[in-house]
Amino acid sequence: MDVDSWTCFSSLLFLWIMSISFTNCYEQLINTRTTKVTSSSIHPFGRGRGSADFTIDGNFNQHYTNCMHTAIGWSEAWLTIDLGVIYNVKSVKIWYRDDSGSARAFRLTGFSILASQTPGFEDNNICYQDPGHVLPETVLEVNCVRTARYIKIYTNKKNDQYGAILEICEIRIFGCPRRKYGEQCESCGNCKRDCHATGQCDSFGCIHDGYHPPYCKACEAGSFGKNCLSECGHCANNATCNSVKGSCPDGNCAPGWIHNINRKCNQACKDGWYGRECKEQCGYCRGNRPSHHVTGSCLALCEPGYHGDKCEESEFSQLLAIQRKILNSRRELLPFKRRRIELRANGTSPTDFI
Ligand SMILES: [Ca+2]
Repeated sequence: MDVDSWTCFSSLLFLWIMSISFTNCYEQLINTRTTKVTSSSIHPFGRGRGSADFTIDGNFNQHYTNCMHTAIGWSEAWLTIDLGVIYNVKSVKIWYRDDSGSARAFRLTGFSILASQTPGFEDNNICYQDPGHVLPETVLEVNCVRTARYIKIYTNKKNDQYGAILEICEIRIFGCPRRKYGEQCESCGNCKRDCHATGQCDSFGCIHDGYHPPYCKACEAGSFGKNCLSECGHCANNATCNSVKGSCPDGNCAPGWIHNINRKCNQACKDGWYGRECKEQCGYCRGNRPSHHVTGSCLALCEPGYHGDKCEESEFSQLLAIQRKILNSRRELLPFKRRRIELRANGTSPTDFI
C-alpha cells in the first residue's frame, strides 16, 4: 500500500471510528509497473541516480538521492508521465526534494502542469500554473482538471545560477476513468460524450435536449429544450412542461392560452376572446378594443351604455331586468285577482276568503 492509499485508508478508518459522515478519494491513476515517465535530462551525479523512474518507484523519501534530478545549465526542464490510456484527471500530487531540513522547493517556483490526450503539448494544455510569488510546499497537490493521457511537469524558471531544474521524488495523479467523475467515480450519465473529473461535461455538451450544461442536469421547472434555454408555455394548474419538447401535460393550457400543434400553450387568445380554452367572448370594450385574454376585463373604458369589469352589463339590460321582475310579480298576483273576481260574482266578500 503506497502512502496515498494509506492516507486515504487512514482517513476513512478515522471517520468510521468517529462515526462521522463518509468521505471518499479519487482513483490513483499511476501504475508503478506500467506508467512510463521521461525527463528532459538527468543530472550526472552517478550510478543511475536522478532518472525519471524515481518519481513512480513507490519510495516517498524526499532526499535527493531518491529523486529525479534534471541536469544543470538548461533553459527548461520537464517530466512527462504517460498513463497508458486517457483518464479524467482531477489533480496532481508532487513530493519534491526536501533534504536540507528546510524547504527546498524553490526550484519548483513558477512551474506549470500540462495535460494532453496526445504526446504533444500546446499552451492551451496548461492545467495549472504556479503563481511564482510563493515558495511551493515540498509536498503539494494541485488541481489539473483535464481529460488526458499525458501529464507534463514543466519549468523554464532559472531560480538559481544552475538554470531550470526539477527535483521530483514521487508523483501521483488522481482522477477517474473516462465517462466517470467525482470522488466515487460515478457515471457521467447525461453527457453526450464525456465529462471532466469534476462532473462538468466536455465541450460536446449534453446527451440530448432537456439537460443543461455544465453538469447536464435535468431542466428545472419552467424551462425545456436544448441546454434548457427555452421557457415553458402557460400550462394549466402551473404544471411544468415536458423538458424536451415543451408541451403541457395533456395539452391543457392555463386560462387565456391555447396550444399549437406541439401543445406548448404559448399562444394567447385571439382578440375578442378570453378564459379557459379561449371560449369566453369579451364584453363591450370601448373602441372595440380587446379585453384581457385571461380575465376578460376590458383594458379601456366600456362602450357607452355598458359597465362592469368586463363591460357586459348595460342600461338596457338593467331595464330588461326590471321589466322582467315586474312581469313576474304580476304573474304571481294574477291567481288572487281571478279569485276576487269570482267571489264578487258569487256575492261573497273577499275578506271571507282570506
Ligand atoms: Ca520515489
